[in-house]
Amino acid sequence: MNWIAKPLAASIAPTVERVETLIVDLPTIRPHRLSVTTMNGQSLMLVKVYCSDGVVGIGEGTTIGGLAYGGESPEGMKLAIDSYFAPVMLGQDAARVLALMTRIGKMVKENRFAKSAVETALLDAQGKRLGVPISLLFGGRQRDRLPVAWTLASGDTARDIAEAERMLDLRRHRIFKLKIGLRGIAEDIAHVAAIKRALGDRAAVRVDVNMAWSETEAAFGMAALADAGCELVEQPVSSAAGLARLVRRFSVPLMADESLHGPESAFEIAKAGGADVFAVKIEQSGGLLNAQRVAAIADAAGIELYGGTMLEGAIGTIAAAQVFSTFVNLQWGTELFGPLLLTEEILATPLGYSEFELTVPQGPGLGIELDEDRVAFFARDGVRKTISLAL
Ligand code: MUC
Ligand code: MG
Repeated sequence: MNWIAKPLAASIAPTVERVETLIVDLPTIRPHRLSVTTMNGQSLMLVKVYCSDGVVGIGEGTTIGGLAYGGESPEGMKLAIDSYFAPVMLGQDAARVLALMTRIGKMVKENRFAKSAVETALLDAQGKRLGVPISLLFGGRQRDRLPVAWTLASGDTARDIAEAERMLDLRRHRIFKLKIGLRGIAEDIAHVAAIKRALGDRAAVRVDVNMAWSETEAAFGMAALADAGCELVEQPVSSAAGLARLVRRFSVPLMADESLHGPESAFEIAKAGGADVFAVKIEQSGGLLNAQRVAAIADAAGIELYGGTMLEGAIGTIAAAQVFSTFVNLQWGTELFGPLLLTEEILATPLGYSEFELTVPQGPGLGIELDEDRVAFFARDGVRKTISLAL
C-alpha cells in the first residue's frame, strides 16, 4: 500500500483568476479621538481573490484617519492592488501563499497594509479549499477565545467613565485603553487618574499616546501615569531610541506600536531592548505570516505580546484573531474590537463577543461570511459617505 499522500499535481493547482477591490465606508458609533485624528467613520478596503477552482478568498485593509497614521490609505491600497499586485498574481498558484507573497514582495517594496489584505484573501481561500480555519495553517490554536480591550476615546472624562461602566455591565470589556496626547499632559493625567479611580480594581487601565510626547514630556508623564494606576503605556514618543531610553528609566511597562513595522524592526527593537511589550498588528507587520514572525522574535527576546488593531472591520479583525490564536504567548490579550466601533454589520452572522472575549470562528478560512447586499449598499460609489477628518 502507498502510505504517502499524493501532492497536488501541478496541472490541477488552483490559480488566481481575478482580483477585485472595493471600498466600504461605515460610520462609527461616536467620534473616536486619537492624538493624530478624530474618526467619524472607517473605510474598509476589501479585496476578493477569485481562484480557478471556484474558491474566493476575502481580505481587508484599513488605516486610521486616512493618511493621518501612516503612509497607506484605503484608496492607495486599492490603487496599489489593482495596478501592481493583481498583474503579478494572475495565473499564479493560489495555494502557494508564501511563494506568491514573496513574488509580490519583489515587485512591491513597501505597502504592508495592502500586502496584509491580499495575504488574508489568499489564506482565506486556502483554508476554504482545505476545509480548515486559517489558524490550522499556522500550526493550530493555543486558544479559541481572545480577551478584548476597549478604547475609551470620546475625549470627555465623564462620558468615558459611563462608557466603561456600560462595557463592564455588558461583560464585554474589562481592559480599557485610553487615548491621550491631544491635550496638555496635566489634563491627560487627571483624565486617566479619574477613570482609574472610578473603575478601581474592576478594570485595567492602559494608555496610548500615539507618539504625541517629546522625551522629556514622556519622562514626566510615565511617572505620573504609574502613580495614577496605569498598567501599560503605549508608544509615548515616536523614536525607537527614545522608547529604549524610557524602558530603562521606568518600571511601568512600555509597548511599541507605531515603531514596529514587521520582523526587521521587531529585531532591531529587540536588539536594543527597546520595549517591554509589542503591539503586533497584521497590517503593520505586512501580513499574518510576518505577524507570526514578529511574535517569534518577541518570544526569543523575552518581549511580551499584545494583539493590536488598526480598527479593522470584521474581516481584518478575524484575520488577526486567527493568527493571534496561535501565538504561544499573548500576555496582554488583544484589542480586536474594531467591528464594535462601527454602526453597521456587514457579516451574515455577527462575530461572537461575550464574557470579555472574542470567539475565534471554527469554519474554513476566516470562518466568516459577508452579507453581500449590505456590502453593496455601503460600497463607495464615487464619493465617500463618512468623514474622518477633524483635527
Ligand atoms: C493604535 O494606535 O493602537 C487601536 C485602538 C484604537 O483605538 O486605535 C488603534 C490604533
Ligand atoms: Mg497604538
